[in-house]
Amino acid sequence: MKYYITTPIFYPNASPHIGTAYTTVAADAFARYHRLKGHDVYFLTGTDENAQKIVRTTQEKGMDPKDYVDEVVEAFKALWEQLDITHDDFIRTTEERHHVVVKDIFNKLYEKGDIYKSEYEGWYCTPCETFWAENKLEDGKCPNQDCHRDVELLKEESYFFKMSKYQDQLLQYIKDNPDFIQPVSRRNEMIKFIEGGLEDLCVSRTTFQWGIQVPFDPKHVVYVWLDALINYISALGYPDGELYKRYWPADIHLMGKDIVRFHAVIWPIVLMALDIPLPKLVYGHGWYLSKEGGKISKSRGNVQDSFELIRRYGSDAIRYFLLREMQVGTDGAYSEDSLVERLNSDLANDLGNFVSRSLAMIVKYRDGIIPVATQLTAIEEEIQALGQEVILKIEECLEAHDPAGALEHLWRLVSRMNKYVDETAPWQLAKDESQGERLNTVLHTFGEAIRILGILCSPFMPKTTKKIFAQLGVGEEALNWEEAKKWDVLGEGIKVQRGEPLFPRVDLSQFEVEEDKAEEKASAKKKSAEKASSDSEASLAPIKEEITIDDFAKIDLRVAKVLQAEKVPKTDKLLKLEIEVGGKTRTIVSGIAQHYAPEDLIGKQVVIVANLKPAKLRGILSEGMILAASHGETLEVLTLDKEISTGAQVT
Ligand code: ME8
Repeated sequence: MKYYITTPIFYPNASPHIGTAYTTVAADAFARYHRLKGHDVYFLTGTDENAQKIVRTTQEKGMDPKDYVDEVVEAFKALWEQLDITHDDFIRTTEERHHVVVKDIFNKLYEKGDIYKSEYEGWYCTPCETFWAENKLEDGKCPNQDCHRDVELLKEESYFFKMSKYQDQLLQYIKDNPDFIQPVSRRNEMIKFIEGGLEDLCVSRTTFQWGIQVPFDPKHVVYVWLDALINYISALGYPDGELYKRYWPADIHLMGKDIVRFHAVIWPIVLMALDIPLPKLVYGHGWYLSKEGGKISKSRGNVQDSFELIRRYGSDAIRYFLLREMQVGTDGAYSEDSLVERLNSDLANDLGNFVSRSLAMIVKYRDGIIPVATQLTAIEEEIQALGQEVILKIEECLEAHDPAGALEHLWRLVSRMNKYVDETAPWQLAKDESQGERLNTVLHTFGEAIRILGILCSPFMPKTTKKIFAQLGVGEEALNWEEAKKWDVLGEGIKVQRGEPLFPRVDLSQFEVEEDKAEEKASAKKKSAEKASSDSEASLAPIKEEITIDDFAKIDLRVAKVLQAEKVPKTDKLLKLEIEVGGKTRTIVSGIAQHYAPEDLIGKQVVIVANLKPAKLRGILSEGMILAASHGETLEVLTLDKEISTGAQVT
């Protein structure tokens, strides 16, 4: 059975980010799973380089577009390597092999009469690389859910593709093939969209030259979306390449929901016009959203450096988080805090802990040799049945393109095994000589469970599987999906090796300390330069712009009493204060440690901003801010002359 899977080809106008990585990691998990099932897998990814936005970006940077994309493409390739992506090919649309096929297809469509010359007059959104009719705009802006940016009016000679001609044929196809577009919500959207009427599509541009020239009219370059979609067959050597014959039609085009329309409408119509079979499935997953709610995207500027995230947490933790956190059919929420939380709970506490505890016991009680099981009881039978059930569920979920569901099932087995350790209490069995056979059975069950978990983790966390196998003392041949369905695979005499913990626990603040140090260094440098240039007294900050009384009324200032104060570990500046406001206590983290010893503050009445949005500082939730006056090196916390009830308003 062959399995051809693709990701979108990404725009190399900026480095890849965690959102882009999601699709590629998910596609990789599916590809790995199918390889484990013995399928003939072909996995394609790449970059979409002939876009107007690339022209814009490079004009702004004063760079040659090709030099620019060459550089960014390297970042994509490096990220995929660090994330252990096992693509078979990486296509770039600036490659000759792609140009040849696009020109051939443009010619074919023209000769067939499906492409004709006319004039385009309408709007264009460069960030989305999409043409919009006037009546589709929202407040004169791009109507795309996540865009809403300015559009530009175009009036240029263009070639058009006769989409309207194929409207009924496509609609019928979608209705006859209920699994063609998934999930079902996306399918319904597409049906509605097509029923609304398809217009012919503008498929060439003349206002810039970057791209693939129309073969018979070199003043035109091919519209980037027509060019890009063709990658799925140009990479296979359409029309007569061996790979094309072997792998087309694609089994799945995987992508975010933003671009389903191009894949479920334009692409099938191009294929229909060429008499090429359609891909079996167009699957549109949700988006990773930032804490603030917007889609993680380059243009929103809310992306974190993916390489830094991998350096901090390791590629498997990133893969796990991405695959686990996006529930099928919905959007996922990304934040570094939740990544760390998942890492510490699911990976360090659950999986890592089970593997290290159970291996430690095999070492301690049987010198590292996995014993043979002779006394299976109802508990082992129940666990074996659960193992079987979990594997079938994982298969079901992966076949339904639901990696989060698959991992949720996998973790049922992980949790059961942690419970099994506690239930069987091998440390008790070890004290009683008559329980030797029972202890053997328990330790054997540990070994088998570790082996099975190693196999089941491999589509999702390939490095972890390697580490698990190395610690278990088995080789790569143990990586056999079907063997995960069996419970008596480990032969006699296998010696385990305790290794490093699979996932050391992480404290996010350790990275904040690193960041602070770098910042402190930079600011110390700046300060000493400033000092050198002026040894006079520090100048006062200028008065800020005027506000109205209503603006001021938004700030809720209250009197509070400091009950407790202590330094925040690993910082020079921060104090953690327990304060009391109107009978309630709360915690405030304040950057005053260089000016006050904790004990000097206890009992003092201070003024706080009581309605400041809580924020985490060094992992501590700070619920407000203490007012202080500062000038140069000095800082004085605002206190009260006479006592007043705490909670009193300051106006
Ligand atoms: O659209 N969450 O390229 P692109 C989840 N070149 N997935 C995300 C995401 C997020 N926050 N942000 C991006 C293009 N993606 C075209 C494709 S294909 C013939 C041409 C993923 O660089 C998701 O797969 O804008 C989305 O569809 C894709 O990146 C868009 O990548």
